[in-house]
Amino acid sequence: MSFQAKPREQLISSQGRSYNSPTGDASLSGSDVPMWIRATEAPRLADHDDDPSERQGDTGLIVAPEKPKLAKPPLWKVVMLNDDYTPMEFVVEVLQTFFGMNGEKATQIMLMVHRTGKGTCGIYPKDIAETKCAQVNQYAQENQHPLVSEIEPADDES
Ligand code: TYC
Repeated sequence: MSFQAKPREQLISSQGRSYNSPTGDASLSGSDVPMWIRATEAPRLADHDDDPSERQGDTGLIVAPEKPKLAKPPLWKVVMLNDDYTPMEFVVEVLQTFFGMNGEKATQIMLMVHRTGKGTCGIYPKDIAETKCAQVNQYAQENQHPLVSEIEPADDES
């Protein structure tokens, strides 16, 4: 018995979106196979699926990967630099405003920057790190303080 799919049966892409097959054409195989994978709850293709004697040459089934593998975006630190003039209270305010810290955490980070010269405010995908860094620097300028932040690549495991 040859493999026949019912027209317009439910298919899902590897991204998990749900589609109707535009053509209902299930005769594709090998490199012709589009990005569709069969929904697990959809009925099997044919009655003989469980009969090994009839599976010969049945290459129509596309096996869905267990889970799509998505690479994690590289992460970047927003690092705040110490200076001699920015008031401590202003630095605490910045840390609370742009990095969502409570007063205690913000004070702890501010003191760390004050004592060691620099400190990490947060770790984000690059575009978010850039935005936060720019917000901090702009807000400091608007308030005539020399406070500066910069971004640097985060270690892999952080
Ligand atoms: N060193 C500053 C002072 O003594 C305080 C300060 C802390 C400034 C952290 C910048 O990133 C900074 N007023």
